[in-house]
Amino acid sequence: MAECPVKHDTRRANVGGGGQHNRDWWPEGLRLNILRQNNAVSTPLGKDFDYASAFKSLDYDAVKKDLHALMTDSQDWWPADHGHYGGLFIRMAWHSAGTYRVSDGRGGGGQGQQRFAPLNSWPDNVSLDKARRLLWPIKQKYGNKISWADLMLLTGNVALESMGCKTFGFAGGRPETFEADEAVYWGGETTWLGNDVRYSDGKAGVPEGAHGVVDGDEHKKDYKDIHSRDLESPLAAAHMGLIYVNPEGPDGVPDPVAAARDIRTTFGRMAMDDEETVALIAGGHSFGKTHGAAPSDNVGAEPEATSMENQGLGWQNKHGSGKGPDTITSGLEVIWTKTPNKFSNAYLEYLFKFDWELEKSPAGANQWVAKNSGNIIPDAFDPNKKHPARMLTTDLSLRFDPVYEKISRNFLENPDKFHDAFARAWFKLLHRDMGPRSRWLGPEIPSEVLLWEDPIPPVDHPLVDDSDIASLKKEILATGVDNTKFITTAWASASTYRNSDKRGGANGARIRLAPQKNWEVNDKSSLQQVLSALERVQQKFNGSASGGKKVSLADLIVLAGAAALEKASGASVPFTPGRTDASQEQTDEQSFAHLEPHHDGFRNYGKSSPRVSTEQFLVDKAHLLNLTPPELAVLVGGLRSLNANWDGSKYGVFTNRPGQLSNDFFVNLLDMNTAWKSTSSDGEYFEGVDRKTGQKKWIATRNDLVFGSQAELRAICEVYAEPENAEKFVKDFVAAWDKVMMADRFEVH
Ligand code: HEB
Repeated sequence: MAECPVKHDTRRANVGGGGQHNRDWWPEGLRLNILRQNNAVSTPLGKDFDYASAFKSLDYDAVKKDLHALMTDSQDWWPADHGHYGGLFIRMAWHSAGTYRVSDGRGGGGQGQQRFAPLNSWPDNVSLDKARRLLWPIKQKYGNKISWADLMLLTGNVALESMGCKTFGFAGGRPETFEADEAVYWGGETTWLGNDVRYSDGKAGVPEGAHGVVDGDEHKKDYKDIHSRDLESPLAAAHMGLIYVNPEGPDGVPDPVAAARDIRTTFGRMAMDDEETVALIAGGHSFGKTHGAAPSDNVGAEPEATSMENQGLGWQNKHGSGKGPDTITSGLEVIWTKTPNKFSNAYLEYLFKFDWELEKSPAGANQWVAKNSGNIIPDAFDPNKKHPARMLTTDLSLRFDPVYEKISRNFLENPDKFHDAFARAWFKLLHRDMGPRSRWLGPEIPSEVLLWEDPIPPVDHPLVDDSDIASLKKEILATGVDNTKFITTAWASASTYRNSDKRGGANGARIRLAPQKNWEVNDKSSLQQVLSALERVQQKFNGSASGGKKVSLADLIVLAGAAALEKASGASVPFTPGRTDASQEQTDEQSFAHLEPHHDGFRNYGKSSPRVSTEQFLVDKAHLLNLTPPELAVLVGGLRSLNANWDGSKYGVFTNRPGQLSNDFFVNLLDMNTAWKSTSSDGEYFEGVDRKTGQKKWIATRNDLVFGSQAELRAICEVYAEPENAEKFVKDFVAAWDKVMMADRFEVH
């Protein structure tokens, strides 16, 4: 292979964005780049392109037909094992969706991110570059009508169907992205397959808060002990660059019981319970084979680092033909069943029937071979060759972990139950991050509604009209509840939305249900006061309105916010009715617990953890709310003027007329007559004093002062502090407010 003559050192490049940058000079600096992702300039499709309508014009059956044909259309440049690409495509779809983690809703197959770094180059995704290139002719044929995200997952589904597995359905609706997602924390390690940061020895500190808390007692962590160590939250993988766990066992130790512990943690963080986990692994490994023909030092650089002439195909393999029987992917060499192209119970059958002996793959990896199966497994390419049954350490976990064992045996004895559990878990895996049904597209959407969808009842009554809205606003304001409480309640309700997996939001009025009604940030007593006032307004309206019209509490919560904001600003605030109220039975408390904000800088709630600064949590929250930097600034500044801190405190309330929407936050923050000093040893709290008199004027947190200290945020604040932009400030605040209130209303936008 020709060596590249130029030694590329990005720091030395003096054009094209080379050289030393802010990120290098000040690695600790607050980065707003994640709030600028996926905006109109990144997409060649143009800002008016509407994926949902493009998808609706797709000839869905024709795509499926082409995909079916592709399964057995083996290409010389990457021949299909056993004449069928099904296993490879299932793995592609599983690795696409399997990066999802429920604690922050990030990862998952919704953005087709497997095409971009780092995922395209993760060591766990070896050979999936080939799978995507096999799909390219179909992607090219159907073009804008089906995104890569939808196509990759649909291909996995079709692969299952073409191998005799009945699926639970499929929904499209994942718009195309053209940019690597920089917002996901994949871990702090600097080496592939490292796990020295995520399994901390306790000294490094553990991130907490917005990312949830670490399981177990963090002080008792034992970094070296694979039987008791705890995985850092929000991560759902045991190593940097793996989707879940090490197939050889924790850190390569072939211990199926210890591996079960890692599986339970990582699949649990993907929102899968034990039964779903067993179904997924046993179902998935009913198909295909693993690839470890020779040691992995035969394999070249990953797609991001490979030479230009390889055109993004990484892991060039110099062993033999480098493909087919010579393929090196994981370095393991296992074929699980004798019918790798056909769904069956054979995986579970062999798992229990045979005794397993540890062996090394040709690449030197730990794997297990059946002692007593005989040669029953067909070779992937040579019709005259047969192999004994084999398994991975993590497969044996399904037999040697006592809880998994029970489930596996039950599935073994009840094949139909297994088939159904696999189909359901697979459907959940692929659709978990899609949000409400109103986003789902296509002819294969299942009619059965599932609890993990966070279902919300359909509207079954006429909605309020403009004159109802006007009178309801009057009624709301006449309840005597403090105006600010309507604003904080509307914010508390709508701001649970996370754009990562499209969960949360005001629709459903789940703020009145457990667990949300008990969250500390929602200040129970003031929440109850608002809710009972609004319930009275609701009862009165619904009892007397003509023509069967009704208003939901979800709508009233948002309407009350609008009414209060109008009163506080004199501006008119948009309101779009049509929300309905979910019941407690429709609300999986455990699953909703992941939406609890441990930090919400918009309400001045929460502070730094040992590894994450308060202001980083604020930017993270803004990212989950899908806000731009100007929207972040205008909302925080405006909310402070409205006196909307979660606990009613005065931090950041830089105004003499709290409760009125004004740009005073910006004016006073940037006022050179104020000097700031830190008032707490943890660097979280500050006091602003008059430079001349020394008189105390304001108090602030890091959430507040970052708008004056971070240069880009300060530049935005200057705009809002200028008198000529006073009207613009109000307009921008109302627009950003409405954006948050409407974030989950997919049925209307
Ligand atoms: Fe799997 C394959 C591991 C789960 C589906 N896997 C595989 C491999 C490995 C694994 C290592 C091999 C690769 C190569 O090629 O070499 N997995 C694993 C683990 C886990 C899993 C560790 C956890 C425990 N899977 C899974 C799931 C699924 C799957 C869940 C689905 C559902 N896989 C799969 C398939 C395959 C695999 C289908 C085959 C591929 C081919 O054929 O190519």
